[in-house]
Amino acid sequence: MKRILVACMAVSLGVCVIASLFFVGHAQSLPAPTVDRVGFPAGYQDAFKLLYVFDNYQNRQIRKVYGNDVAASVTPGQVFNFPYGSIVLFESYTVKEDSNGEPVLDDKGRFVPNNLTTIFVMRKEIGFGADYKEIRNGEWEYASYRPDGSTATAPSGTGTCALCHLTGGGLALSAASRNVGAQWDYVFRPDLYFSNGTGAVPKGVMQHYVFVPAAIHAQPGDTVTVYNYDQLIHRIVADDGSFDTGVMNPGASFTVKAGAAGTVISYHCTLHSRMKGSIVVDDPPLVLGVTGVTFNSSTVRIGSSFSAAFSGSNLTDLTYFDIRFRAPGSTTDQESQNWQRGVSANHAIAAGTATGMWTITGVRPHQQSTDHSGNFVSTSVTLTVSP
Ligand code: HEC
Ligand SMILES: [Cu+2]
Repeated sequence: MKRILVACMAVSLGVCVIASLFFVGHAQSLPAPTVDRVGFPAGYQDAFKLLYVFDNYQNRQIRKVYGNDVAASVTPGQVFNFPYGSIVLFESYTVKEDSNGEPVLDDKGRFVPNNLTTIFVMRKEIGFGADYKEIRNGEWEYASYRPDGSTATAPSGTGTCALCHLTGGGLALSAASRNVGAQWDYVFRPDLYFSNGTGAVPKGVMQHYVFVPAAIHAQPGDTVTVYNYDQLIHRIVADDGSFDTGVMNPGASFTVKAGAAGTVISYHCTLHSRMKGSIVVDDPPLVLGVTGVTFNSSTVRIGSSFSAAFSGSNLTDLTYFDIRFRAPGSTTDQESQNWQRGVSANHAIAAGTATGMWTITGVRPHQQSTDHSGNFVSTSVTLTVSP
């Protein structure tokens, strides 16, 4: 195996990925223990320490990470080398999503839990992990359980856990990824624990002594979380003195509540004079509404034209209208995107148009030409096309 990795390193990283040893599809063939030496840690909610709560945007999950006393005793200098007897687990919750599949945020900017589905556990003991063979990462073994304590991932299926932790989050082993896991004692995000970062999805970060982005756009009432992703401390103070984060270690975050539309909250770092940033509270997006559709005539001949007018709220000459309609005699809806721009326009009836009664069954106004994500407002307006 070493030889494959070295050889591909010499060629290029792209080749390494292709030549990597294990892929998700081969999960069954990954080496793993056959006996559960991890064990469901009954009563962990009381006995273990809650280390941090992490909102995982990728998986639409909340992860509540707990450690037993041994694991929770690690100090920042020791993070990459947990003591024997350490048990780290996370509870995985599904989250509430909006109609676009985006996680719903509570008033602190955090994901909202739905159901506790699985408890993922890793445990470090002397000699643990040997059965993972070439994908072993230190002396950890893995298992996952359902909330009632029954097994979700049997030991023989935990090769994927070992492999992904070894590579630092990927399911293919390459010369580059192998080294990621090796430095971390295969447990991630100790920064959140040691620095009390909130675990919320960041709206901005501090990196290389810069706020990225320099101006964070927010909606009225949003909670904005900014992390220190630098390797050094910062201390952020509002220009108007309304907040002072104190010393922020790497991994720490600060949180600002966005006020009314039009507010700009400016801040700077007291340790690094060039670090300046702001939160700009934007107007809420206009809610477009259609309440009526009218045609200048209810019958129109092929070769002539008619005009259509939409009424409702916040509609302008720049608004696009998608329509949903039924052709004469049809019982199914069809859609025409950007059928009209502006509240009123003329439409010609081309030769070959089916004659009979056309029905507009819905209208969807939108401000961006390519955004067809809104819902149709139901209508029932007819236009008869005559020969
Ligand atoms: C696709 C990659 C991947 C797989 C597969 C995977 N993990 Fe993880 N695991 C991670 C990452 C990455 C983290 C760190 C949390 C984060 O940053 O998202 C993590 C964190 C953890 C943690 C919490 C430690 C911490 O400090 O956050 C435990 C416990 C854990 N995993 C157990 C397991 C178990 C048990 C399995 C198999 C049943 C497993 N993992 C499978 C990537 C993976
Ligand atoms: Cu600074």
